Amino acid sequence: MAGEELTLLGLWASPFVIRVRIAFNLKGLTAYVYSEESIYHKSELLLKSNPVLKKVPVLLHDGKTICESQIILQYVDEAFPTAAGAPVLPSDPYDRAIARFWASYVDDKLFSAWLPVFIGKTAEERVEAATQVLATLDTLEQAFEECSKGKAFFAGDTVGLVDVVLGSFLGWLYATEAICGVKVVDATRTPLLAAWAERFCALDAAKGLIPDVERLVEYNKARRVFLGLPLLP
Ligand SMILES: N[C@@H](CCC(=O)N[C@@H](CS)C(=O)NCC(=O)O)C(=O)O
Repeated sequence: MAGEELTLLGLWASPFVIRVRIAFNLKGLTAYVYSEESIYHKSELLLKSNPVLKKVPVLLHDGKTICESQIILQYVDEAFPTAAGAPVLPSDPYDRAIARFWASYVDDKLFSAWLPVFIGKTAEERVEAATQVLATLDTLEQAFEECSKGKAFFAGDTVGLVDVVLGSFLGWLYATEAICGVKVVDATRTPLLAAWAERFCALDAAKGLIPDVERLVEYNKARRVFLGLPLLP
């Protein structure tokens, strides 16, 4: 890390950005520049660095550009193998494959199912999306049981890829109840995940990075106005 330049282009509300910042904290990579982007007026640096997707997060490392949050997480493990903190990915190839599978599941299934909670055109659409989210969380409850083997995190005693990828999304999952009335992190339905979520939010590495529900609800309203979507009760 000494002498190396690390800049992260981000957005405070983005789970994809939050996961990278939590991973940096876990790895002890704290000497980086964080540059907050505006989703409404993207910087020249963002447009130039990620011309294909024009999305955050973007990591700039000594003039090299790395896009896509899960790729960034894996890159920092490989680029900083001697960082003070533990690697995000396990060393065993099979364990790594399993962790990648569930991390992909979070983005492909859970996030896709949840997106209409944010941008749904009707209240019914939002509630239906939250119901789909519950189904993906049922699956993740089983995954947690199998992966954690009775320990605190998906990765066991320490925090790993799946913890970081799912944990970065917790602010929005908690906010779902305030947005559309459906509680998705529910200790009666998915007790293991609900307890894991509390443990994850209490981690030093996550402190100050998982936004408050009120702030996310306001952000969602502002985005909906910007996108021309109705503000629903
Ligand atoms: N698959 C991407 C998703 C990144 C993403 O969707 N970022 C959003 C913020 S949450 C963004 O930059 N959106 C800008 C836009 O859509 O114009 C990743 O994992 O990094």
